[in-house]
Amino acid sequence: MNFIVLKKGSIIAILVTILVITVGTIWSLSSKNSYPTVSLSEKTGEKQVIQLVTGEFKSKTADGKEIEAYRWDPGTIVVEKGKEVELRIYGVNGMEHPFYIEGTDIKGTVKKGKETVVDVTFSKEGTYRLICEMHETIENNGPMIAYIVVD
Ligand SMILES: [Cu+2]
Repeated sequence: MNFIVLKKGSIIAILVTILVITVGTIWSLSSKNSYPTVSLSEKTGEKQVIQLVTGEFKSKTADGKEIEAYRWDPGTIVVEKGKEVELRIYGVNGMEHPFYIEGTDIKGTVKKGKETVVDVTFSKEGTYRLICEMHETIENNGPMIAYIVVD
């Protein structure tokens, strides 16, 4: 008798387990499908505003040598092809950063405590580099290069 009772119990346990797995799978699949996608710009048709700052990493090596690197932050931005983009770059670290965007005629300078505003529209997909001429390489306290991904 005990044996039969146990068996009934385990059948119920198995059925409950299968039910839980099925419901869980359906729930996770349906919630994955309804996962919201976000856009950087709030309204279509308006220009996309992206804010950056100039930053600095500083450290000391084991032998006491001071090393530093200036950076654009964020280091990678994504913009839409054919859409008007406004880059607002605020100078925090470093006195000034003369820059250009590779593959465009855009040039400018970011100064400490000031915001430099650049309007740009990329008509071709690809990855463009925002390069600080003063801090382009490790030897010159860089690489101060940001990547603009146009998609
Ligand atoms: Cu720089």
